[in-house]
Amino acid sequence: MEEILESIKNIAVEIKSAIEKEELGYANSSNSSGEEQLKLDVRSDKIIEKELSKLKNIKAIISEEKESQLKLNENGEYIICYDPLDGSSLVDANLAVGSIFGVYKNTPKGENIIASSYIIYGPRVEIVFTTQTTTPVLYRLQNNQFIRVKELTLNSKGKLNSPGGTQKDWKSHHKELIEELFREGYRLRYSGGMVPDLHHILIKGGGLFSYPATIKNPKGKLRQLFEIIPFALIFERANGKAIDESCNRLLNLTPTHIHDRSSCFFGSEYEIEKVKEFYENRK
Ligand code: P6P
Repeated sequence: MEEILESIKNIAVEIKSAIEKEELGYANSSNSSGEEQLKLDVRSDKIIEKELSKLKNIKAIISEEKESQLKLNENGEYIICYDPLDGSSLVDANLAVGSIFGVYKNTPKGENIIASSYIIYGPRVEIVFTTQTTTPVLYRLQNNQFIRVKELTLNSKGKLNSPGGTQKDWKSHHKELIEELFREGYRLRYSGGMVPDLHHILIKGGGLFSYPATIKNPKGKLRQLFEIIPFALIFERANGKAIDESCNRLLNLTPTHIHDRSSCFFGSEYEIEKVKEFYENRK
């Protein structure tokens, strides 16, 4: 795992540089989900592919920006699924964005994730890395070196409410859940970037991030392999919880296609119990 973390540190420095130096704009291409690609999406994907290709224990890599997996080493142990630059459209507004990695042993699915990590490109560049047996660790880039800052654990209850999705498309019970949290005094914290919004909750010690199934996105918007399952491991290892709209653990997800999506709720104990209160026996 150490060499994967070192590779992610190299990736962070290179993508930071690309964000600072490269022009923005569209790449005249679309990804496998039919979304128009920004030049930075394509550039970030190439940087990650180059760096991960140096690792001999990686069997294959699967990118949100590519239709199918890229085989690397026949005898490799791990498959890495990644979102090269999540929320890239926020760069032109100078908001924080991130890269997300899930390390899977054998077939990529919830129960096979053995490590996950994200890079956040904000006022500072930071990395959070966890395995399935450790507590997530925060690293910070200082003077071109990553220093280990601290372990991240969630309290049993937080103060932040980070509700994703277009509100007019929310189901009635989801709207009631979100409004209940605001009635209890939670503060709205939502940037539209999954990485900074979830990082915010982890750093502040608790809260709820939700991206429900909506009329426009009946299976939710966020992708299982590149976004949801990696963050589910991080939240559970930080003493939090991560469930879908059926109140099943997100780490039990088994995608049938590499680009499958899911509804998702990440948070502290108290907030996830609240989700269950409003979602159990409701469709
Ligand atoms: P909405 C960014 O496009 C993204 O994929 C995630 O980073 C983010 O959490 C979500 O979409 C935001 O979606 O519909 O709330 O703008």
